[in-house]
Amino acid sequence: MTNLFDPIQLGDMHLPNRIAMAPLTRNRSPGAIPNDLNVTYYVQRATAGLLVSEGTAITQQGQGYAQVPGLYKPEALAGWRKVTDAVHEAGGRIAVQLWHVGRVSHTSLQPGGAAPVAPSAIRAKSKTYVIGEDGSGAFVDTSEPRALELSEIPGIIEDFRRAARDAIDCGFDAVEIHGANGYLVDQFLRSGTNHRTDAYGGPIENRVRFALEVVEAVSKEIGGKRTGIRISPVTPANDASDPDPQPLFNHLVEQFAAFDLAFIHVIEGATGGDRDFRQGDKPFDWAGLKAAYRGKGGNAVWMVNNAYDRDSAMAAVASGYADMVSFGREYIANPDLVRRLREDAELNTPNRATFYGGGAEGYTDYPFLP
Ligand code: 8OZ
Repeated sequence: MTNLFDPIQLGDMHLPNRIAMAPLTRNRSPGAIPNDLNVTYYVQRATAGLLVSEGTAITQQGQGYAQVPGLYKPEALAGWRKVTDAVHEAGGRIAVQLWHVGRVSHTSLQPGGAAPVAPSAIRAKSKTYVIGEDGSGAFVDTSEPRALELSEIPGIIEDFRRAARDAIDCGFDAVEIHGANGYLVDQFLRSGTNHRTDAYGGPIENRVRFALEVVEAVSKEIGGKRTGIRISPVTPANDASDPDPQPLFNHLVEQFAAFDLAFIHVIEGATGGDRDFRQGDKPFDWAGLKAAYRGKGGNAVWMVNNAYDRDSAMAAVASGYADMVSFGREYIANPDLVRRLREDAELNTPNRATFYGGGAEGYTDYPFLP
């Protein structure tokens, strides 16, 4: 039986265990530039089999929250270089999450104060995080988006390609395309956010087009073995909705099989919440999703996420249901999570008040086991 603490091959990387740190937005990179505090945070967690960085904006247009890092300024690439060097020095491996938020943004974060862009001009009933005039952070309603022109779509695909190249050039081992949680890629997938009548909207085959073009551009640029993608088939995050997610996501992962990807990262249920959350009237068949992918010859590492604990993560890997498990909240509070899980030690409790924004408190000051 496979053990959660057994090594695994992911693309060209040899991981010492099957535990990943999930991407976690922490809003501690003013100016979208990773800094020394961010270096410390990732280095502290470098014993994970794989670190996946927080969502990292590929362009300013792709930015939806204050003080999240980007990949679109030379200073940010230099900042990320410090992170990747330090993580490697500490014996770890790190993927960057490539993020375009689409409609989940605010005019104050967009170039020239413009409207955020989306597949269709439908406002998200959700919040984003901005910094007020007094310097304090606050969650505010997202702004009304505008629908992307058909002629603009190749430019956004190109932004993903360029960001993936820059990521590898500044030392990341891999990239994870953010295809989840109601952001741009997901907005194209779901019928609740995509009302287009061109080649990118309507039937499932059209709604997956944008995601597949991103995967194709990124994997051609840096290699499928350094490319992963995160999806969240039933999440309601950021007002994402689709009445029939199973055929949509089965079709999507079947198409992924053509790209020789390194990993597919699946959020099961509502992000950060109920694992049994459903959209439509049927429970989602998670094993069926994986089977659809494997059935087309897809052999990427299958990484699962959402509310796993030690027992359920060990069981998921032992049964072959999943190849790896990622942990989010537990990684906020436990830099030495691998050791704690291995030794079945007690876990530190994450403090919600310091999840988003601020400094070292609640970020780099959670204790290690003695
Ligand atoms: C929490 C707060 C802000 C952004 C996601 C990038 O849900 C996020 C996110 C999470 O994927």
